Amino acid sequence: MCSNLVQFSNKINSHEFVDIVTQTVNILKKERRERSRHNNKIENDCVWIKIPENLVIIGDIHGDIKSLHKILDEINFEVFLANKNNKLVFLGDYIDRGSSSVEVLYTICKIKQTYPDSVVLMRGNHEASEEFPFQSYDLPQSIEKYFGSSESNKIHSLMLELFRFLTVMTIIEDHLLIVHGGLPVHVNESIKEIGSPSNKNKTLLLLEEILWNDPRIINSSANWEISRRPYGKHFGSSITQKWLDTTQTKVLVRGHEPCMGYRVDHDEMILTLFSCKESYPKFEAGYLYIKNNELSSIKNASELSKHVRKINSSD
Ligand SMILES: [Mn+2]
Repeated sequence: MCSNLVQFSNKINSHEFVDIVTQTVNILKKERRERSRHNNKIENDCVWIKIPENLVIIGDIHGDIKSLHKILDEINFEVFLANKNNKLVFLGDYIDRGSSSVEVLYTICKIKQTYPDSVVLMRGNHEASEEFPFQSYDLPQSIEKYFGSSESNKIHSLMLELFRFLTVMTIIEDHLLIVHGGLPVHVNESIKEIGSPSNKNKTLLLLEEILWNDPRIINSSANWEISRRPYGKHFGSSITQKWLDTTQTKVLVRGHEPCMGYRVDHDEMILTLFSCKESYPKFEAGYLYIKNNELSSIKNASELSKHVRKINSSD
């Protein structure tokens, strides 16, 4: 079991939960206002990070607290996160499907609040149910079940506020482009504008694509097609290539699709990570752990995939 920081065996008190989430919202607001956090640069919904000493990227968790604990234990998170030059990036989709959405939210807020310089919390499509409603959003029921009906509306509203302050694109300078779902099919967007309050409609379109898109092999000249999902698109490899060129990065890292811990797509330009097991028994869970000297020589997603560590959450 994880250390003292995150107590899982005890029931989380609603006051404590509200307190931790509120403090996290305040930290995220401050980062956006000051446009920086330690060595990270923040513009609207995007974060730029200089190559960290050690980098961990965790994919979809979907309420699977066991898998999250396992990863935090394996990386020895208290030591790892106490070094501000180490970065832990979450790809979003913390909630729904699994049995412990409340515990997962508590845990990610607690570590962000304790180690604000080392943790980046990104937004997944499950954290944008207001903007893009969909069926498998079961967080309201989980909150009600955990805290009771009298407090559930207030707590759910607070969660929606938290979700609005999560960022949607992370760039590890010169190396990695990181999103939850995929890349918008039109590449000539200024990425600093993503999430800018000045053009709400455009922002919403970009948000939909980043949170919902999936990479596919596409033969049409436009290089994209409508998604099989309720929102978003399938994008082809020429779109990935253009985005990597534009952002001067080498590999796109994203989550959003169950796989055997990881998957490589688009001529080794994309690494998909998936980090939970509970609701996906046929798939595997993994996360990325890479040191700076290893990351500096990475040329493609296959090389990067050698640094994926699979977890066995059944023990
Ligand atoms: Mn997703």
